[in-house]
Amino acid sequence: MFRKILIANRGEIALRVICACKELGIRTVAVYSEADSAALHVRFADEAICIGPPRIAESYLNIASIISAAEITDAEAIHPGYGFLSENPRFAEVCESSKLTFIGPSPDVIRLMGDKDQARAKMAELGLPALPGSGVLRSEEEAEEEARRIGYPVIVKAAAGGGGRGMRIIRSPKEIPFILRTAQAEAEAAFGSPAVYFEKYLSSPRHIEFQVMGDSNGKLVHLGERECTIQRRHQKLVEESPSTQIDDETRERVGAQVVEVLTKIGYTNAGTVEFLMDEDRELYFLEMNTRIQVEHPVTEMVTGFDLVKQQIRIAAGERLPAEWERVRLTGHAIECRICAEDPETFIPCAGTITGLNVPGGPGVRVDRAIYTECVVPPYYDSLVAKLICHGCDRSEAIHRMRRALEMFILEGISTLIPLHERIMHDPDFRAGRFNTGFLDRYAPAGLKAEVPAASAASR
Ligand code: MV4
Repeated sequence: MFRKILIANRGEIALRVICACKELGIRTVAVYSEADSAALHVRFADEAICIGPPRIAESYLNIASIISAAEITDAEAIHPGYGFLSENPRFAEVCESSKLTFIGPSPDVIRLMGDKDQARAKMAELGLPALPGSGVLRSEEEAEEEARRIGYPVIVKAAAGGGGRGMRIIRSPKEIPFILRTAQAEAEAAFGSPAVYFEKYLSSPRHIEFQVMGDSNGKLVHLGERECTIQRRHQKLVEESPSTQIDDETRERVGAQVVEVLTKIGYTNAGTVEFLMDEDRELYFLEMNTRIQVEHPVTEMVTGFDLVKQQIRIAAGERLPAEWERVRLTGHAIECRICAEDPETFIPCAGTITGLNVPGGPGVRVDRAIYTECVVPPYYDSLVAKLICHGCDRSEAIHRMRRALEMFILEGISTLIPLHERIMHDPDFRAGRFNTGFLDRYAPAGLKAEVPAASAASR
């Protein structure tokens, strides 16, 4: 096992990794920007190194500073958390060439899955169902031909994108010239590559993802699914496991397909395979995330497994324990992402937390790095806490979430707590009746369009 790990992240996920290390008896190194010198991940790590100014390009994305910090402190491995450098194949390569273990899959797999069009083609070739789609489009003529073959409406996606950024819908051939060029220009500006491709557009899908974990010995398991349909502007707000839409037969069938395909690829460590579900409840591969995800606690609560400790054990060469092959989902877990944002406009809100009460009691977990009188800086993602509630069934989880939200006091900044309370009381949410349009009724369309992009830095 490793003696010392560097955590290349901040906020609640940096603390989450520190928890795992402490329980495994591993020493920890925090890195932090000048805006984070009073942060809890700095306080609870055994050592901490300042890696630069507040701006992420100069600190949490600064590969040279982070590698230097690992070398100076004699760390043996780096946990990237989510966001930042977690899905950067170059970073994973630099770690390996600096004799540091990157806690995650191989650089080649990260690179493959980072190209959304290539990932889609590969997963379809290996047998996962995917929506009809094109390869990267090289001309207007080809685009017209492909859209006709797929059938309108189609959606344009950036090959280097993911997470929904830069997507556009095309409903008729006459829209192709303008939208194609706009999408290519946007993709170039946002991701440094103009490559875009088409997929058949589903108008009101659900987002369902399978959690996997693979070891270096060729063993890979799935840990069931999470329903992540409640999103706004491609940011998940509520996640739960299991999904009300997945029965045992579907879970076993799709889970087995996922395991088969990823075993063929030689996938190691934690990963998530995302699907869209259409109105006929068919699942179609969307993309794969090669990192631990924000919403991993809901899977931890229904499986009883510690995913972050297992990531570290696998990176150290250990095999998956036999219990992981006999996973059983117990009860139901829901996560609400508590973001420091205005609940009406979703405008991020920095400031000092003047009052704080963190709920507890049976079945309640709060992952956070905030504390009373701490400053929430404006430079980073607005997620300040994750409230996760487990119950014996979905109804108990919802009722537990309602009372935990009520007992969550967070003063000094505005948060999404009031929005989550409304969602937990919504009859459609309670009945499991929702799709990607669910949150549209909670924010007037005009308002949503005016909102400046949040600092999506750490996801
Ligand atoms: C789609 C889609 C409809 N059809 N792809 C992809 C990434 C995710 N964040 C948004 N994505 C979508 N891809 C096809 N072919 C609709 C969405 C989508 C969505 C998906 C899941 C949850 C919320 C969403 C909100 C808007 C759009």
